[in-house]
Amino acid sequence: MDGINNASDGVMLLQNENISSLEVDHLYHIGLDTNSYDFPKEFGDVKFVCMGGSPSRMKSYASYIAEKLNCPFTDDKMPHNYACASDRYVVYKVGPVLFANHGIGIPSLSTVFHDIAKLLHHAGCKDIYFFRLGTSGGLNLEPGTVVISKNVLNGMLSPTWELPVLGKMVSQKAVPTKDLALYLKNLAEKELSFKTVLGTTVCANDFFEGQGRLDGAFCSYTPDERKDFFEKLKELGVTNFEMESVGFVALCNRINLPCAVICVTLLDRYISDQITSDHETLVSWQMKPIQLFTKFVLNHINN
Ligand code: R2B
Ligand code: URA
Repeated sequence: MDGINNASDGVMLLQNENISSLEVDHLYHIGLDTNSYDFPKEFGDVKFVCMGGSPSRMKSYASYIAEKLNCPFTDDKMPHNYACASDRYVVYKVGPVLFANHGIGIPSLSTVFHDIAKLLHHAGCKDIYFFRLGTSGGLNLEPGTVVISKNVLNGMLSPTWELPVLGKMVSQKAVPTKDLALYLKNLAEKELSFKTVLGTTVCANDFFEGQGRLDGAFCSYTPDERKDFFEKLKELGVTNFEMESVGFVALCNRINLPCAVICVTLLDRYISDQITSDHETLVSWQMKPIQLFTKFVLNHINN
């Protein structure tokens, strides 16, 4: 099953012989290819990959960390989008941090993840950490709380990513790096003033029925059935819903690299299904995960 692994010196290896026999590798979804780009020169120093759903959030994250790391941009003080030849995704680089957006849902995430993993391989990158920074719906948490996932479950409440491959269902384990999650929680407690919790995240394949909402265009269950499901989630210690963690973590497990999922909650699903906070509040909450990530990067660089 394993497609990508690390050499003993930490360099990312692709164990897909089909790739080594390609004369040129076209990373179509990020608009780069190994012929026209010097990957080791441009990306060889990447140590941290930060992914999140929206392209504009990745841009503000890149600008935020550029200031904290004191890495000014050369292009009119704006981050350069390396993926500008594609309109699907964005890729920014700030010092050792590579940012890429992944869109909504696992199919969108896994598509760009393959290209990013190949980029890192072609660049000869070593000892990389992967982070997903995102938004989520909280369960019994004050909106604006930051959840660091210690477990991720799929919509069937299993810690696996199920992917049909060649007509057969392939199940891949999805386990966030435990030490990293604990380290981040500790770091947040010491250095940040907002509330963070370690939690169990359910990764749904849909925002509405897949997350037990009553306000979608369709609803195939009763409010009582939804209540029973939420009771079950409570017993399992579920803290939040989002839509990519299981695929993200399973892919990181497969390349054998440390990974963390940090999501801010935008609402409490016990109180409402709709996200009603004003734009400014939502934007300020969405900056919380990058604050924790930045502390992690700074600590890492300085140690
Ligand atoms: C959180 O928010 C998005 C849906 O609004 C989705 O990408 C996710 O995981
Ligand atoms: N993202 C989700 O997937 N669910 C929510 O409720 C909020 C953000």
